[in-house]
Amino acid sequence: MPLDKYTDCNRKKCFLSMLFITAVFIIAFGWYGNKSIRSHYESLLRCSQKPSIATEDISTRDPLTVVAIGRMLYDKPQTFKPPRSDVLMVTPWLAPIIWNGSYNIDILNAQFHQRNVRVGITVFAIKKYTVFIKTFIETAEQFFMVGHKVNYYVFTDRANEISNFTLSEGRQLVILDVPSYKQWQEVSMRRMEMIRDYAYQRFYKEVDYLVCVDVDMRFNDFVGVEILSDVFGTLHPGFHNAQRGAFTYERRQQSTAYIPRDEGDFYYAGGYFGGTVEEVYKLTNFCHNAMMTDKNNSIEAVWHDESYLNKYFLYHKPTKILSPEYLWVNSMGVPQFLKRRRFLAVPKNHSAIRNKRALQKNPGYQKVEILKLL
Ligand code: 5GW
Ligand code: MN
Repeated sequence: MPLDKYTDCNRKKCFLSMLFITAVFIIAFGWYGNKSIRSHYESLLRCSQKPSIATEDISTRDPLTVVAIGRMLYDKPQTFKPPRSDVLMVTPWLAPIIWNGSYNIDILNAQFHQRNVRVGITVFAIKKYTVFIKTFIETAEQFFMVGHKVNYYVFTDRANEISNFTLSEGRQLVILDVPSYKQWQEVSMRRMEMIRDYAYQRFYKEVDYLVCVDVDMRFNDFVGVEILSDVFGTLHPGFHNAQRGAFTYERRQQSTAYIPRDEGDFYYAGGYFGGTVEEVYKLTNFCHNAMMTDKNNSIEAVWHDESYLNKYFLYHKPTKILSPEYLWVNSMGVPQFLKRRRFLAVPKNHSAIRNKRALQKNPGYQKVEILKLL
């Protein structure tokens, strides 16, 4: 092959191989370039989904979103194994009825401690009823809302008869001076007005929940945050299984407490209700106003404040209901369903503790009172 030809040929070969190499480079760079851009975006995406913890400034985080998660060890709830099958545990409006065995107090305590809940308990000790205060407070120290913040609000006309108590940490006694009414019915009924007024002026600043109870009682077992809810009532021990028609609701249509015989869920006890301060304000305000309307019409409901409370709960359903474990009278024995007796009536000598003149005026009174205790 002549050299020039060879050179010619070489030039052609050289040109073709240069073209090939360039093409290879172009393809290779194009592919690599495309890949590197894509992976750059991918890494950006990964960053936006999962920011690195090291670069996050914790001090600017909203404290409400910081949740300390501890371990909570307890038996798992069983979908087909209700803890109690012998009692009603929920109302048709989905309010729980509180029975022993139906809740885990450790879970509830953790929830209420997280919220740093403060509880006020109101009792009235008017005239001779101051004798009940000592047992009431001493047993409450042992059993009521143990480990939580508690204010005892004692409404009395005899502050000098209330002795000093040593209370556990986070608990205090507040004595509220109130007038005493002559008529015993009024002593009981005016509780609604006084709770309402103090809820409005004072309680809302000091506590989250109010528990309003009779004073002629003693705690006999634990009563804790399981009872707390927006607004709660308690089954009257004497009527926990009674028929509608047997409930001692007010049956006279002239009274604002009137309930027709074909209405009603439960018969609630006048001596144990509560809820948030706002809900207790609404409840006591309703009951007091209804009583005043009746008073102007010269009528008083058959079971006084209890009748108005039952009227309120019929049309403003409680969000929780306490079983008779929370209000019991030993004279009724200890039935099988009653696993705890947490709050018991202290037997009282009616004629000695109450206004004797009221008894003399109304000879049928004592009989009625025995019925009332049932
Ligand atoms: C006095 C006479 C007859 C009825 C009640 C009273 C009375 C009630 C009283 O003289 N002083 C008083 O402080 N009370 C308050 O009302 C107590 O806190 C008492 O627990 C509550 C309801 O009255 P009780 O407990 O006699 O009603 P029952 O239905 O529990 O017997
Ligand atoms: Mn009582």
